[in-house]
Amino acid sequence: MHKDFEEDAADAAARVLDTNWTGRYTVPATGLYPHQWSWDSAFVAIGNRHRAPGRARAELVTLLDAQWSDGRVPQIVYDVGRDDDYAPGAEFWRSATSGLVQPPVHAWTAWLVHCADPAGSVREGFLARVYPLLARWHDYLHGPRAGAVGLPVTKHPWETGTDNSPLWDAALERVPPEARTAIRRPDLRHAGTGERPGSRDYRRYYHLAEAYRDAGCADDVPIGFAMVCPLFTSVLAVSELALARMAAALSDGGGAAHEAAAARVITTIDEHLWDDELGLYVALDDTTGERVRSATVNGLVPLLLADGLRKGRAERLLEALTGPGFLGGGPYLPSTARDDPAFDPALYWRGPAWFNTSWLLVRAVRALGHVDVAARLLEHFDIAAPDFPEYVDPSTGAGRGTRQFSWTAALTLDALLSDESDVLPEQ
Ligand code: 2M8
Repeated sequence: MHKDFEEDAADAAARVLDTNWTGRYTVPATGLYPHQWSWDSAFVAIGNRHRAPGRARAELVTLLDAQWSDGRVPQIVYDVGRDDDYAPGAEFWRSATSGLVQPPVHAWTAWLVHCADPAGSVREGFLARVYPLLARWHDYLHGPRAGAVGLPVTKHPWETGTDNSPLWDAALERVPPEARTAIRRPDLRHAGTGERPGSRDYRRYYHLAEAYRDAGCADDVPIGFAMVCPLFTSVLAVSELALARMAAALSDGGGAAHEAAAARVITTIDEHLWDDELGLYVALDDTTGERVRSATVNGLVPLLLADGLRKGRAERLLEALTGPGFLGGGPYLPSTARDDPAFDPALYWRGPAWFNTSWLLVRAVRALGHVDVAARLLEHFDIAAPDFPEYVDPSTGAGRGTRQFSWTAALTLDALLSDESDVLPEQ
């Protein structure tokens, strides 16, 4: 990228993050998403660590302040004054937070935030404050959330972060498309037709959310959806390794247990989620014990764990990543493979290219020394400014979803300002 253009893009990204900052956290987008979202806040902190490290720390601390007593970190922390602007809201959950969760990128993020400004972090006692909370978050996932093979299950498509990925289609087919709640769709005011899940999807999403809420968000009551996701579990493994780094930095003796937990997660992903024909990882349906044979970007994310994977698998993942289904078939990394029957270039997580998944794969391939593939993935960030769309058409790059989207801006900043070559940097 040209230097002036880079500076303009960085300034524009910073402006998005300033506009979307509420004083305690950053909303993903002022119109479509007017509350605090769990993994969005983590991605925002990854960008802000370069320019406002105190704010990056505050973002994570605010989220962790909303942690439940059982350890879960909620999907959404509601600004109850804006309950009309997004559904389902606090009234639905009868709580100021959603009972669901999102992918556990937080410990990894906390470590990145700490390493960007160790002096400020130590001054504020950041690691000492967040480490025990993050460890409890992981205990919740390894404990009440453990499915049959020992990996945590997601109990709702919203928990996966990749809400309408074809990975959840078969399981959702078993959920009646009927809800008791009157469904409002304020989201449709902020995204184009065909860019958000449909009414039938929403009736199923509500059916599941009602069932979970009415069970008191207890995890021992089956509600008809329990999926093991390769993205969710891979970032958990990276986050466990981050907890090990934190334990060492705090001279806490818990590091070995976190390393052992990471190793167990990686081995189990390898044993149960690999699809040899597709050459990538897939989801596992905990209810039926069946693997879901769909090629999605979720299945490439275990490349972050390349060192720990069985021999030959990282190479197969690289082949898939650069092959016709993904980068080989067009400029930007699609959320669902271009040759998957469910592929749709506009529809949310069924095809569009998302900036957070490009970022995850940049980290993975850089750590493996594949600078050429990293450069291909980074082209995505060249088209982010000035609109900072939520997602883009993976062939044309045309913006989709909402605009001035926080994680797009934050990860663009990170792409411009960081060339870290490890998944987890040394302090
Ligand atoms: C999207 O999900 C929310 C529900 O959580 C929605 O569609 O209303 C997803 O892209 C999710 O990954 C993201 O965290 C959230 C806020 O940006 O929006």
